[in-house]
Amino acid sequence: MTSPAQPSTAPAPAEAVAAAATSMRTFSGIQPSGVAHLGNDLGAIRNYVRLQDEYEAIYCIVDYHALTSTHDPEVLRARTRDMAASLLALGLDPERCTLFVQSHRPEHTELAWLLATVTPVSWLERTPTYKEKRESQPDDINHGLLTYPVLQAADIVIYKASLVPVGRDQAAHLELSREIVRAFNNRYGQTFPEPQAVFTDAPTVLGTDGVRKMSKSLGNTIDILAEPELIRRQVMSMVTDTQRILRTDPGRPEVCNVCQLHRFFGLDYLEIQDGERTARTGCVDTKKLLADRIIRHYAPARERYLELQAHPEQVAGILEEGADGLRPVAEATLAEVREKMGLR
Ligand code: AQP
Repeated sequence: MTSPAQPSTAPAPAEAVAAAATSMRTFSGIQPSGVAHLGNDLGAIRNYVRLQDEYEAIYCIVDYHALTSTHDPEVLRARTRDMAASLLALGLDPERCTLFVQSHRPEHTELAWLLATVTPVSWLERTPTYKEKRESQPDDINHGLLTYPVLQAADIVIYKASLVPVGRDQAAHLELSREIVRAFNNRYGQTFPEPQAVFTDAPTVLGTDGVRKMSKSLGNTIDILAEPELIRRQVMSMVTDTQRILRTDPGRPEVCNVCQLHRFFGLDYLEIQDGERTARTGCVDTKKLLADRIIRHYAPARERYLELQAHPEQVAGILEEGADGLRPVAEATLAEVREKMGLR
């Protein structure tokens, strides 16, 4: 895991204070694709929660990005609410971080346009996600899909954030953000810090198929805030070690997704792995135990989630306050950028 940079203890001159403050900012965006799944939590949200105690933390539900694939206004609105409630239920605390919706701060899109002018098209065309989307939604290759990483870079640098907690699937996008920042700084002078990805110890969580990344669009998720019966069904459907055919066959916990996930839900995971390796335990027992533990672990968050769903006005208030509070920072960055680019 990447360790976040430690704040310096050396005294700083007054003009460096603003820069130092921004270097301690963390930012991440999450798509409003519904309720968070186990991959989102183990791969990213746990770090959002941890970092809100260490840095000034800003988290954003990226509805502008979602428009590249979601075209139903009611679905988008509902998913944005659901994701906000998920994040709050999983531990984001509006007292310790800022949570807001991307489209509530329209400065992001203006900065994206300005950054687009330093971004070669060839960089965007080689982005893995763009290539994947061309396969997965061939009838809807909209311009937003291509320029998605430029808006993502704008989301981060408008707050001059230097740490970005994400899952491994976002590593290429983060690298592109860094390249865009370098291109801008080279042309117009040092303006933005190069953002760094921060990974958890589960940077890629595999889905219930045991092969591909857990992902909503692949339908292989474990929906941690869903009712217990659904979580149990999803866990029991997980593919384990495909070479273990008979109950008496020794298992290979190092390739079994169920065994690997046990690492995050109990201190006895080595014992569990040993049970599989020696065929003392069967895959069904190990899955039942994992389902029980996931359900128990997320029960308080599920309760909070249901409470928040019953009070959408509370969630809306938190999001509104978040966006309002960020206005001065977003406007200041834009003013600086416009000035440097000759727009003033
Ligand atoms: N399987 C995963 N393992 C580790 N990290 C993951 N993340 C997502 N899936 C995994 C991380 O969660 C954050 C939010 O991801 P996103 O904005 O891509 O949200 P999502 O739409 O919920 O992710 P999906 O399910 O993968 O969506 P689709 O299928 O629509 O593409 C990011 O930091 C991401 O790395």
